[in-house]
Amino acid sequence: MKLQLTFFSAVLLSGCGGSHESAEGQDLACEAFDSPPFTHIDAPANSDFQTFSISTTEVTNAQFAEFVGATDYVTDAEKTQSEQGGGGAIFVVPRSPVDPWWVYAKNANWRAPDGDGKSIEGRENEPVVQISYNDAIAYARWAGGRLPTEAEWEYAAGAGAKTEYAWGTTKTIDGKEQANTWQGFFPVENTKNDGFLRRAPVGCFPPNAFGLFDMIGNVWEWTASPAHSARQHENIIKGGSFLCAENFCRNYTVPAREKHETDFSTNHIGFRIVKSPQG
Ligand SMILES: [Ca+2]
Ligand SMILES: [Ca+2]
Repeated sequence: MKLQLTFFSAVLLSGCGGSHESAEGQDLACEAFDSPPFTHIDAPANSDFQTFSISTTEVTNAQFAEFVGATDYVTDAEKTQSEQGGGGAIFVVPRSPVDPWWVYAKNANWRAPDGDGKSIEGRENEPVVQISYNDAIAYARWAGGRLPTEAEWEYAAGAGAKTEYAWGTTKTIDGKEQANTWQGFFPVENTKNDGFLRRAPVGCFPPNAFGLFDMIGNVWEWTASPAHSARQHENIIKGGSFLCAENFCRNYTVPAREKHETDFSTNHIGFRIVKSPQG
C-alpha cells in the first residue's frame, strides 16, 4: 500500500480528477441499453490485431452487479477492507490549487465509489469505478471476453482514423462538449458546461463513427497493455476522465495514455471489454 500511495502522489496527482449529481448545461439525451451491447470492429489490413467486438459503452454498475451476483466476486478494494489498506482513491476539490486533490478513502469501493457513503442506487447506468485491473479482467473472463490492448482501444476510439478526438479534430462542435471532461480551472472550479460534475450515465454524449460511446472522458479505461515502466504491475489506461481539464492534463484525446498500478482503484477508472468474433 505504501507503494500505491506513493504512486498516487507521483502519477495521479499529475492526472485528472470530479462529481455528478444531475445533468445541467447542455441538452443531453442519454441512450438506454437493455443488455451489455457490443460493436463489431473490422481489423484494418496489416494491423497487429484481429477483428474483434468491443463493449459499446463502459461497463456499468448494473453489469458489474450482475457479475458479482453470479460469482460472489470480491473486488480488491473490498478484499482488504478488514486489513491494512483497502479502499481506493477519491478526488476531492482542494482548498487551493496547490493542495492535494486525491484522498485515500478506506470505505470507497464499487458499491460506494466516492467515499462519501453514498451507494450506487439510482446510478445503475453509470460506469463502474473503484475497479482494479485484476477486477476488470475477472469480469472480462466471466463475460467471455478480455480487456482491449492499447492498439485495439485506439483504433476503436478513433473509429479507424488518427484524429486527436474520437469525433474529429476539435474538442467541441458548435460550442458543445462531446465528452464528459472538466470545464473550468482544474482542480478548484468545475463549471459543468458538459452537464456533469462527476461520472455521467453511459451513452449521454454522441457516439463516434463506430457507434462507441464515452471512449473519451467519463472514466479512464483499463487496457491489457502493460506499461513496461520501472515500477512493476502497471498497465496502460486510456481515454481520460471527468477530471481531465484544458488547463491541466488534457488526457481527453485518443493518443493520451497513463499508467496505473494493477491492484489499486479510484473513482475515475473503469473499463470495457472486447470479444473475438464467434464462428
Ligand atoms: Ca464534466
Ligand atoms: Ca471512457
